[in-house]
Amino acid sequence: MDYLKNYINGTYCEAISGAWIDNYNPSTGAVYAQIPDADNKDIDAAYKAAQAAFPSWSTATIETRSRVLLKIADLIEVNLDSLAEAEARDNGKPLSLAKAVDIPRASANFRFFGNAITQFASEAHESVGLNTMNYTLRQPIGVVGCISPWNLPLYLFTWKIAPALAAGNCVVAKPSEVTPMTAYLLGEICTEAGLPPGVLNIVHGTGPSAGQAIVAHPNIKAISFTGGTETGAHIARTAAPMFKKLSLELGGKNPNLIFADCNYEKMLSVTVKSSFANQGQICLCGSRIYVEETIYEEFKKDFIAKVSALKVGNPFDDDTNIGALVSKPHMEKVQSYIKIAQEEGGSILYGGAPVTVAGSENGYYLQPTIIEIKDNGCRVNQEEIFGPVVTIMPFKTETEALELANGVKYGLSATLWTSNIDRTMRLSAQIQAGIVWVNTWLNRDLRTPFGGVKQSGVGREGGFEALKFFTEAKNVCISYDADI
Ligand code: TXE
Repeated sequence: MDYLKNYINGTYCEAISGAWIDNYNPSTGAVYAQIPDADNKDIDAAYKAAQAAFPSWSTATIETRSRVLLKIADLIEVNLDSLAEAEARDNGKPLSLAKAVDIPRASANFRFFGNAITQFASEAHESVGLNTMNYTLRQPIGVVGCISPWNLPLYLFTWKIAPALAAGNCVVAKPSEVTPMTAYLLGEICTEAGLPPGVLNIVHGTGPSAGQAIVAHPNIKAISFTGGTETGAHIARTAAPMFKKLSLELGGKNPNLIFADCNYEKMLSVTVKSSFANQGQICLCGSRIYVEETIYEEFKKDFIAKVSALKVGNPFDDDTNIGALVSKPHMEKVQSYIKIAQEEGGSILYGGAPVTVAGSENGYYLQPTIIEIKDNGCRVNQEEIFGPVVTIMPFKTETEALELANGVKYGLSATLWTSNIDRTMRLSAQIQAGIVWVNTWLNRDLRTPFGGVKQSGVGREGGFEALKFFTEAKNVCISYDADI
């Protein structure tokens, strides 16, 4: 049994209360580790360490901060295999995916922001004729809170921490209690990279206890959160009266609009990925598939054929395409939606059932599931399922496709498959989403803004947007005497 610890002031420690939480391996259903059940006392200890470290970290040279971040990036790469194994065990995702995507991206996050901070600049505005010069001073905020979810554990944890640290803040961070392992391992890497004690504090525990304590802490001045929309709303309610800066990356129910004039083969193979990568547990997955009527039947047949070839299996098997869902409650939630779909009159075209994997009979495995729907407003098409479940439906015209795409409360991303440039331009402008991918999916350049509209969140991260979020802009206005 592994016993994970909080990483506070550069050292590992248990929760002050001495309480622990079980940590499950979703591919076997067995408890394999214990994590500290931190509460507001631990958060306050983490805050105090961060506050003490702030004067020196916030005034360290850009080169110093950059060097430490780049070193962390290097060490994540050096430890790629062991981190990927830890991620696969903790989350249930295929090891091959953790190796190819999650851990390389965690390293890339540190490398990107370690470099970006050396290029981050602020504006100057000369009030011509008034002998006045303004410049914008971008200062670190102080101690900030980063709270991340379980679907892309180290990937999203570092996506928040790296820009916060690069900008000169000190951080109190909490990974999801469902997938704490790689965040725990990151502490050691940070120490080895020479990150000064207290600059980053990693605390483990539940959302209502440790997470809430971060959000409610009066001196933690900004919160970057990725997770469910309901949790985001709760966080906003807590933080708003204290006027904290908030960046909320929440749920999605992303449309895939497939037009007959697209590159069919490319569309087909990318759509399989955008539907089921990471067991469908990515906020950017294209969970609503709309297909132009003229190719609908052909698409249905080919899509089912490709999806039925995916192998659901143990995350550690090389040929596994779909691993285990992250937890028992989550598996139950996803299954409940499959039942709802049937009650609502949806047709299960493929999947819908749990899978028993030999040697891992108690793991949380589910078939990739395709549901044909008739009504855009049905619950399975409106609510975030966040599992290996997609809906499909035909459309006749571009206008109808746009209406269907925008007919949900979410607005994170959308994917458009067409070779018509006019249509691309029209729809990209009118689709209500923070990201529109055209003839591609999950194609991320870290310099671009990332975030959603409607109930998918507020604020943008990525590139200089993240560095702006993690700094306060101060206008310095200088009147000078023009006469010598
Ligand atoms: O997420 P939560 P859950 C969606 C997805 C999923 C649903 C619920 O639909 O089924 O959300 O998942 C911390 N104050 N997404 O319940 O609760 C929590 O400890 C402060 C979409 O697992 O939002 C964890 O670290 N923090 C999504 C983090 O919030 C709190 C990714 C996310 O957990 C808190 C995950 C509180 N009061 C789920 N309550 C995405 N956008 O990628 C919880 N937390």
